[in-house]
Amino acid sequence: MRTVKDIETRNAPSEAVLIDLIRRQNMILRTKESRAFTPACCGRLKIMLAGDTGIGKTRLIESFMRSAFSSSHSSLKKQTSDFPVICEIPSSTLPLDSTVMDPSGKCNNITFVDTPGLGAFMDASSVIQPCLEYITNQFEKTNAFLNPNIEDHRLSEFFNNLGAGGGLGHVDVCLYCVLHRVKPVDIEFMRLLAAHVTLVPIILKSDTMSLESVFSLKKTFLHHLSRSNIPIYGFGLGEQELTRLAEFHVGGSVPFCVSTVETTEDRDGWCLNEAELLWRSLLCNHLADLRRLGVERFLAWRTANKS
Ligand SMILES: Nc1nc2c(ncn2[C@@H]2O[C@H](COP(=O)(O)OP(=O)(O)O)[C@@H](O)[C@H]2O)c(=O)[nH]1
Ligand SMILES: [Mg+2]
Repeated sequence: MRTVKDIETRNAPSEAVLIDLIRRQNMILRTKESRAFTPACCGRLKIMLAGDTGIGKTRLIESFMRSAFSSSHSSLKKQTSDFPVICEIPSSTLPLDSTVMDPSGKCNNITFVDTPGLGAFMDASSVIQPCLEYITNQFEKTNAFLNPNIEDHRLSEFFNNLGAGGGLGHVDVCLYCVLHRVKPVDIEFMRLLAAHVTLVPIILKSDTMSLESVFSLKKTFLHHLSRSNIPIYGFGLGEQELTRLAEFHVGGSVPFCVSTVETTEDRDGWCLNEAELLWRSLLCNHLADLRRLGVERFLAWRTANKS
């Protein structure tokens, strides 16, 4: 993986664009860091994980619970039903003496929504439909409290003024996970999800891939998304910038690649693992943007569903 220093010392003029890009990436990071929330005050956040089966979605949730971001350090309860279902997994970034309670009386502010993978059923729509319904059901619940005549701009002002606390129960972000390749069914699933939720593409099990193939997949993933006009959240960078970074083998941008295994060495002695950056970006640096986008998604749904 390259750094600005490596590139500057070689002084290749064609790489001036790249240097600019890395500087912009660093500038966004520094600006966001300076206004960042701490994980303990990120408020309530709901994070959905979607993608295929057996690719490491549930393990990623478990690894979050073992990470320094989580204060709960609880172990994940095994699913009791034999039938694959969407399940909510509570977690916490709150201090252990926090007085913030969730409806069950526990101090949990993070909810992971673990979904059955696409391969759990013969027919992908048996997975896709319930995920979409899970998201829109919460929109319906919020909408039931609202006066139908309130104009969107007043609602937008109202929700945005609620601040960083979250708590509407909407899915704030969906981590769309792939392993080794992006399939046509992934594209269709992402296209449907992106209409209602902020989408962040993720590559799992990066320890099973060479650096070359990780960056190649990052590029291919972005290409598929762009060709299919699927909007993603780039944490301050646009699709072209993200593609350039992947082409130049610069890590630290979407699609983030993560590994949950303890050893971080691949065949070349290096494994790109951007898990910490993923959690920090979501919980601390870009939270305000995510909340604002969530309000926009809800208002768009409300307009489209006005009777
Ligand atoms: N090598 C490797 N294996 C992983 C990783 N994450 C999960 N696994 C393994 O992949 C399998 C499926 O993981 P799971 O989280 O149940 O997948 P899910 O069906 O997508 O929820 C399990 O055997 C995990 O131990 C990873 O980052 N690297
Ligand atoms: Mg699972």
